Formats: sequence, structure tokens, C-alpha cells
Amino acid sequence: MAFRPALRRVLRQAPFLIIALVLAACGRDYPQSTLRPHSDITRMIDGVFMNTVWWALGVFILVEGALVWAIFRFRGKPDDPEPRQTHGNTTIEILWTAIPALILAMISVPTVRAIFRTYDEPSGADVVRVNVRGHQWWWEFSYPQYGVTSANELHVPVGKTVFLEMNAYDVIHSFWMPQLGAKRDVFPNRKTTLWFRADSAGFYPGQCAEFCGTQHGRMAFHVAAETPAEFDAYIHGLQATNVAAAADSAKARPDTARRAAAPPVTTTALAAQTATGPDTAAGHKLFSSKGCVQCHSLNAVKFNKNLLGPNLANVGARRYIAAGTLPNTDANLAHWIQHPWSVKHGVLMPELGLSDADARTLAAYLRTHTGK
Ligand code: HEC
Ligand SMILES: [Cu+2]
Repeated sequence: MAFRPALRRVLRQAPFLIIALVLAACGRDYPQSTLRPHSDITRMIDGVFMNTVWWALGVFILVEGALVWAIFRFRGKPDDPEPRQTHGNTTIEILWTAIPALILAMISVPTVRAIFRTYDEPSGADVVRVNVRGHQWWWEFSYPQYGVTSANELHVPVGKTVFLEMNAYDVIHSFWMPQLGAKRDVFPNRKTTLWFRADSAGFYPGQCAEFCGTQHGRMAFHVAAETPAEFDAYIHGLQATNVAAAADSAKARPDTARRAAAPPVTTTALAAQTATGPDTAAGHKLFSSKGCVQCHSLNAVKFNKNLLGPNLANVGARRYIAAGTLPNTDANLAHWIQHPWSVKHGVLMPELGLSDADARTLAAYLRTHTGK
């Protein structure tokens, strides 16, 4: 039959496949592993997991040990007489009911306690609050205390408690940071929460963990846990993009200039935001004429129904674009702008038929928007 040679080929390669799998376990990077906890909440969850592992290991060794011992100790020989017949043993029955019940209690009490702890709502002036919103197929992170919003990169200060209040714009998603937090579903019309306190700086991967459409697998994000000073600089940079915008619109509409009363802006913040040079001027023009402005703000503002895309206030400095799908290189940025559907088929951002040159000009323009 036709499948026989194919089957033989697969079988011949199976050892290599198995070796590859085993070697993969030696990799030093565990991108989406909960076994490398870096926050108090994931250490607690890891504790629950290891507690279960040790108990299970103990049970396994005892039960299998007793089994193997009994097999050899009471092995029958062909001319053995029939063994003594017994019926029931109350002591043993009580023991093998009580001991498993006790073991289950040792596992379930810490587990249930940990589950409830993940639902705590931390309070206090020190808590950094973040509103998380799931969109097909990207994540929006707003900081209500600071009035800024960004996408796909959650910046948090190490050592401070972060409280996430989450929902979804369209369908059900699930917010999962394997090394920093638990996993929690997010819903269009219900708030769910999660908290964590990162204990070491790093750039940690996260992922949507609830099937939410064809590009669900490309709905990742990252958490940048950084020093409080770096975090402050990040927030101030985003705030500057909003201040610059207020100043710009005040310039455009002189009658509102006085009302806008924007706080003083440092010239460096403005310089970073204002398009300068022929390249960025051309990009600035393309950004409106090609319709990008329909969906994207260049300020760190929240999503709204009239702007279907993430804001691009600091897109030049994000490490990835398209929700963790592409490293943010110049070539990838231009490629995404020109052919978003070849990266994420079905994405809300349309193929706009841009020329190579236009895509490069737009990418160079967006690169200057670093939120710094
Ligand atoms: C109809 C709305 C729409 C239009 C028009 C649009 N985009 Fe987008 N854009 C989106 C959406 C939605 C995303 C998020 C896609 C995702 O990651 O799933 C996005 C993502 C992006 C990103 C990646 C942002 C990030 O941080 O991941 C860039 C860069 C971008 N768009 C640039 C542009 C440019 C430049 C134009 C104009 C040529 C444009 N977009 C036109 C909707 C739009
Ligand atoms: Cu999702």
C-alpha cells in the first residue's frame, strides 16, 4: 500500500525527531514558561505547583515501590498451594482513605488560598494602575494615573505592585504573563483584574491565551520591568507626546490657545515630536494622505471607536510591532506598513497599495516617534 514507504520514512526519522525534542529542553531560554517566576504572584503559583509535584512524587515512589516489592516478594511458583484467602481489612481501608484525604488537603488548601490571593485588589498610593484592553489582535495599556496609553509593551517598575483592570473591545481574550502573573480571561463587558509585583528587571513575553480569531497566535505582548527611574522616564516621554499635541492643536486653532493652557514643554520634548527635515516632512504628509490618520494617533491617547488602531506615539522605540510578531527593525516596519496582511492575514489594517519608497518614508517618519 502507498502509505507503507511513507510510514517507514517517518519511522526512520522518528529518532531524530525525539532527539531534537530532548535537545530543545536544554535551551536556556524558556520564553513562555511558568517555571521561571519573576514576581511574587508567580513565585506563589510556582510554590503550589512544586508542592503538588513533591506530593505526587512521594505517592508514586511509595505506591510503585510497594507494587514492585509485592510482585517479587509474593511471586508464585507453578507448584505453590493456593494462597490464604482473606476478605476485607478495616484497618487498611481506613488508612488508605485517610492518607489520600490528608494529602489532598495538603494540596488543596494552599491552592485555593493562592487562587483567592490572585483576586486581591491592592490599594495604596504606591500601586501602579493599568487598564488593559484586548483588541483583535493587539493589547492596549493605559495608565490612568498618568494619562497615557501605549500598545503591546507594558512597562512596570520593579518592586512596585501593579494592578491591572482588564476588558476586551471585541471578543474574549485572555491575558497571560507566564513569568510575571497569572492568566486571566478578559471580556467585552465585564471587568477582570490581576496584580503582580515584578522582582527583577527584564523583558518578559506574554500572550493572548484564548482563541480570538485567525491571528490569535500573533497576539503577543511584552512586559518591560524596569527601574523606577526608567519607568518614570518612559511615562514622561509618553506624556510629552500628548503635551506636544496640545501645543500643536493650540497653534492650529489660535482661539483655543489660551484655553488649552498646556503645561510648559521642554524644547527637547518638542523637538523629538515635531517633524523635522525633508524625510519626516514627506512622511508626515503621507501619514495623512494615505489614510493612516484614520486609524492611528501619534499621541499617547486611548483607543476609541473612530481610531481602530493602536496609537503610534512611541512606535519608533517599541521593540516589536504588530503585537510581538515582528522585531521593530526598519525593514520590518516598512514591510508591515506596506503589506500588513502578509504578516497578519485578516488584520483590520488594510493593504493600502503603498510603493516601496512610500513605505520606507513612512517607516523613517514613524521611527522618529519614540516617545522620548
Ligand atoms: C483601518 C484602520 C487602519 C489604517 C487605515 C491603518 N492602520 Fe496601522 N494598524 C491598524 C490596526 C488595527 C493595527 C494593529 C494590528 C495588530 O497588531 O493586530 C495597526 C498597526 C500598525 C502598526 C504597528 C503598531 C504596533 O506598535 O504594533 C503600525 C506601525 C501601523 N499600523 C502603521 C500604519 C500606517 C503607516 C498606516 C498608513 C499607511 C496605517 N497603519 C493605516 C489599523 C489601521
Ligand atoms: Cu486574543
